[in-house]
Amino acid sequence: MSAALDRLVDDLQREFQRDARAPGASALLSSYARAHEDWRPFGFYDAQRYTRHQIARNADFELLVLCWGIGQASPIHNHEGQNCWMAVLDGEIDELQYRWTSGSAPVLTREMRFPRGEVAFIRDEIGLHVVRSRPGTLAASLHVYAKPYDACNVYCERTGDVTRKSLGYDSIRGKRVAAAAGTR
Ligand code: CSS
Ligand code: FE2
Repeated sequence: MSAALDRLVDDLQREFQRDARAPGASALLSSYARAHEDWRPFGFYDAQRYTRHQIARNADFELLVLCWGIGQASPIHNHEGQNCWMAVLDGEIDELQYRWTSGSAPVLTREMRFPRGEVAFIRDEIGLHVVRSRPGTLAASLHVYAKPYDACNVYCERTGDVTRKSLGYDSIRGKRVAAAAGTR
């Protein structure tokens, strides 16, 4: 049963139809993250890397649960010109923002820590970022990407060199995805 999570998907869909910029998305995500636990059956951890669980995807947006194990972090990455909201479901999430210009290493500009129920927002004009659980702890987060995308840029911390990274899933609507099916 995931009544609250299903309601969140419907509410987000209505919000994106009302206004493509979805100014109400942050409040919807925060209310859900503060009060509900029915995302838990969708999220599981992996010893090797953070995991990605698709909850819903349509033409307007994608909703994902991400599970961050101890010491697990994203690389420095962009968001493909799209909006990214991230609400903390469990534990605490650290976000490190970077500025990058072609040919040089990314420069750390901001470090933030978000507790459960808080919502971070980023898009490429704001910067690049690294997301991770607070060191020594587990965390889970709820992400909205609008519009959805399947690959992003990854930036070498030392040189700033750019590579492409495919964004696979560990599960889709609670169904485990075979490891071979994803490129992560
Ligand atoms: N963009 C990363 C998570 S940090 S927003 C991902 O979707 O895997
Ligand atoms: Fe991100």
